[in-house]
Amino acid sequence: MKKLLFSLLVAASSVVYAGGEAITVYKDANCGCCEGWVEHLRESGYKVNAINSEDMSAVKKRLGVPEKLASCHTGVAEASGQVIEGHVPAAAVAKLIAQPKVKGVSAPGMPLNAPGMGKLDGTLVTVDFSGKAFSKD
Ligand SMILES: [Cu+2]
Repeated sequence: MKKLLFSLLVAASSVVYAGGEAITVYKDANCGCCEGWVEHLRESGYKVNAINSEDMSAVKKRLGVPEKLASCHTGVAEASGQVIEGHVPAAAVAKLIAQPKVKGVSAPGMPLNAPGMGKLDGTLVTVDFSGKAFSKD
């Protein structure tokens, strides 16, 4: 019961972040952590369309993800065209969407304290595509 209550609380608090925006996610078919991140976005209220791609580096190139900021999967906020690279927390996605001038944000590599990888611990820094710190969750 305690556990159920806790999950309800977590669900309720994460819903606050999202306005139900549609996000297309490109990922490799065999990527488990990518799937975990898709789940995290869905739980946070986003409408995710997940597309398997055989050539993620071509997708990243097309969407303008800087090579040194690359991670596994790549998301696109459909309404704005903003790019979300890697295991970016839902709160940071909401922050990005609220700032249309920011082209994209990344959690480079595969950080262990990121949604889809592990538990957020308050120290996960995402960066915008110029490499400047964007959020901390
Ligand atoms: Cu990953």
